Amino acid sequence: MSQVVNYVVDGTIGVISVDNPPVNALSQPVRQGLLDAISAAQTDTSEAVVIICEGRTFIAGADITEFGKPAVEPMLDVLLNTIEASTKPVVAAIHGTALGGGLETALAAHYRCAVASAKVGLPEVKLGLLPGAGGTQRTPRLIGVQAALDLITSGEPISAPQALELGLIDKIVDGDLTESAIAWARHLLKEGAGPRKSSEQPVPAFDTGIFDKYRAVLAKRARGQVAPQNIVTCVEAATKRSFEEGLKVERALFSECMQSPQSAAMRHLFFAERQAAKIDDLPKHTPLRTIDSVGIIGGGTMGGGIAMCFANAGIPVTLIEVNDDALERGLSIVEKNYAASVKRGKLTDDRATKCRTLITGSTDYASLADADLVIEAVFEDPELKKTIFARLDATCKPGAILATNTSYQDVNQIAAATKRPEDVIGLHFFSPANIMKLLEVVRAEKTADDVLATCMALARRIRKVPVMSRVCYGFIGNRMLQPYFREAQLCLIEGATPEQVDNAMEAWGMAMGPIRVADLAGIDVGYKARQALSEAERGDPRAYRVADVLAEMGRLGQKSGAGFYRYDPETRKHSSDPVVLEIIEREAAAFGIERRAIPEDEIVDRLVYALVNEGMRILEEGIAQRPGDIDIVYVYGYGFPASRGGPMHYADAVGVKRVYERVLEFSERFGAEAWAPAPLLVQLATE
Ligand code: T1G
Repeated sequence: MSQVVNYVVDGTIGVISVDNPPVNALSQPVRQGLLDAISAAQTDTSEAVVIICEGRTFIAGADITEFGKPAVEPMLDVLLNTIEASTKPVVAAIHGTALGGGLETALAAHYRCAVASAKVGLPEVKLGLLPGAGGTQRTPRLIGVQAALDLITSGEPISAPQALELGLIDKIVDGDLTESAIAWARHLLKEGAGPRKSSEQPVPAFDTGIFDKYRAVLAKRARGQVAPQNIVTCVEAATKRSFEEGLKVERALFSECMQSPQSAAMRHLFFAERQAAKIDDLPKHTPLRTIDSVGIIGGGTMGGGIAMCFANAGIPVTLIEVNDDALERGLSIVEKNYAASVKRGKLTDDRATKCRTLITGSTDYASLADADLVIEAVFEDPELKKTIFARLDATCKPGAILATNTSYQDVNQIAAATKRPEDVIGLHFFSPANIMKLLEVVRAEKTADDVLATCMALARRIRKVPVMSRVCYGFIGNRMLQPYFREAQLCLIEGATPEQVDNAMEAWGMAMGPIRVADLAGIDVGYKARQALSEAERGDPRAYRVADVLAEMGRLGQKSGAGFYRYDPETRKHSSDPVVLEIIEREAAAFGIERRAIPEDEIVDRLVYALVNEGMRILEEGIAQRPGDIDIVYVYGYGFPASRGGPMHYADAVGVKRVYERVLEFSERFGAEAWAPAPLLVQLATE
């Protein structure tokens, strides 16, 4: 047999085992090996076949690294139809994660068993794809239309017990999986069980209106995305056509997805996320420090959310506040957040209680003396942060990591407030910290390699996606956000309304338009930050004048019930407010600006290319290691559409030359100070 697939006949049972680390992806050699093995089984002495995998998981899908390259036989659907057509019963034995083509392989088998800890799922939609090897046709036949639509359009894996309840698997086995699977196969033979084709199962009864319902829901939830809509069409075909005809629909729509720029963008992000976890200049086996206890300074919204991240990962946390009242408030925020997670079904009551008890409060720094990591999460006052770090320096044990959650301050200066700058690092969480996946890990000049490596690994332990940034004002995300917001404000004063700017960006794919984001974050946050800057550092006054007027009027955004929009106190729904338009027109007149209608594509290009141009500077300066890191920051931290792959991938998709020409045009129209093309953009476009 091949290097990656082994086949032995154990008495009456043929055992096919796949061994293609790290995740047994269905590469060409694996497909060939499986085909050879299942073909051999048809004519040898075996009476039944077990398919199992070595290593940490069952097949985790097609080999994504083969996508976009010429397809090589055998094709997956041909292989799976061969497995299903086996004259001898085939049992799939699942451990780890049976995902995508891996689950489709198991569905082509006649029987499925799994260890209780296994997970199964069809995550293709997260790659802008759909299950392309029979998954959209076999799944509804096994678990019904609604469950199939939920599983495939969410892309979320389910546990083995849930899969058993749905009928996606037949049995949960204990003990050694290989032995249990072989024993079960023998039992099936003894029971006279033969091949049982999922493709021949009738689709259980369903509500005929379900497809239109899902199309409408997905049009909102996955605005502009092709794959989710195609999935609904495939599952609908499973209810209206023969299995073979349904497979044809699936194949055609799969290929449409595979060719789409959306899938190219989402596949880019799959690898960019894994790449982002790697630090190029860090020795491979840099030792990690032990993190078994954490302290957090500041029990505000961020502090409370950060505490939950560690408690949810089973790490005890001590929350420090200045006095008992503040501590009480901090702990009650945590309490409320857990109650909300239980209410939303994200956590069971039991689990929430277990996590909650891992968070204790104190007003005494001495309680942090033995903490392995301390994270400062107080408001953005540089002097206060330095005072806190000096105190931590005097309190914490040698080897403790001292981190700041600042969103833009100079971590080198904060580190300089201690005698151990090598133990200082930035850990920039995003609000709400217990929900947002992104973690900017800020490497200061003196941050030790093991401190950096420890924090990159720790991020995955608390289920965050880490991206390393060097020190600059605002690091990667917030630094790029400045020119993005600048253009949003300039579009307002030059002629657009808040709705026009937000609708243009949301129609393009942003989760939320920039004006609504400003209201959500709080107009006072930007206002206070500007007060700390000199006139020159504040930049073009036309880009913040309106925001300053609103802040001085006490219109701080959602938190005060009004900002650029008005907010319904009950529903928090936003609505336009003519008062704001009057302010914009008045300030425009004061600047002598003749307002004009701004086309949607100009709004989009100005905001997105402002991100790209600043991203280029960040790469030139080495603040970010690679373009993919910037893409991960924007997709996981700033609501940039995954189906566009992040700002840097988008620039490549549009064509860097086109971006350059548009930036040059903006530089002529709106001034070189704001729009001077980054040298890297010039180089890439001209070369
Ligand atoms: N193909 C190729 N490489 C893969 C891979 C795959 N399917 N899955 C993982 N890798 C690599 C990954 O890049 C990394 O490499 C290493 O394995 C470890 O991964 C026809 C079309 C399985 C849950 O979408 O979700 O089937 O960085 O760091 O955190 O219908 O990997 O070390 O060089 O993520 O333990 C559908 C994708 C494909 C599942 C493990 N399947 N994988 O997570 O490890 S489309 C998926 C995952 C498909 C069919 C369709 C996760 C994991 P490197 P890792 P992990």
